[in-house]
Amino acid sequence: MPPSDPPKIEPSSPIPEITDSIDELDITGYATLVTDDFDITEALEAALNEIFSRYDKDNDGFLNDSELDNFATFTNGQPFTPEEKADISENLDCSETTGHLSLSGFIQMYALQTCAGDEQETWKDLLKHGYNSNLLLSQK
Ligand SMILES: [Ca+2]
Repeated sequence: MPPSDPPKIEPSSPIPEITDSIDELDITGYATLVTDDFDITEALEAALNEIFSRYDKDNDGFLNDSELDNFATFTNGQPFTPEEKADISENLDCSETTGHLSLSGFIQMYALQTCAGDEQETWKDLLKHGYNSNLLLSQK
């Protein structure tokens, strides 16, 4: 038998995380989410309106704690941490009396993320909620 090659030492690779598997999402050809004025497009705003309404079960125009938890759990697999919730109430439009996230705060959250260049992250959430790459709800 010819001498075999020395065993290859695999470079230690980071443990892949399930949640990162979609990180390579290629959004080429997807609908535009940001306008030339660095605002979100009307189509994105309409989609966010619709998604918000799914979680605003009591229809008061705000996401209370359990409604926000439902949103975060569906979208991220877990509720927001207390720190994230504090960030939300400090930085986004919330009810002055209850502190609950308003529709405009919700849209603001995505506008900040999307316009900051994290369109992939926004697309992941949109796809998760049943939108296709044309930003239309695909019927299942
Ligand atoms: Ca509500």
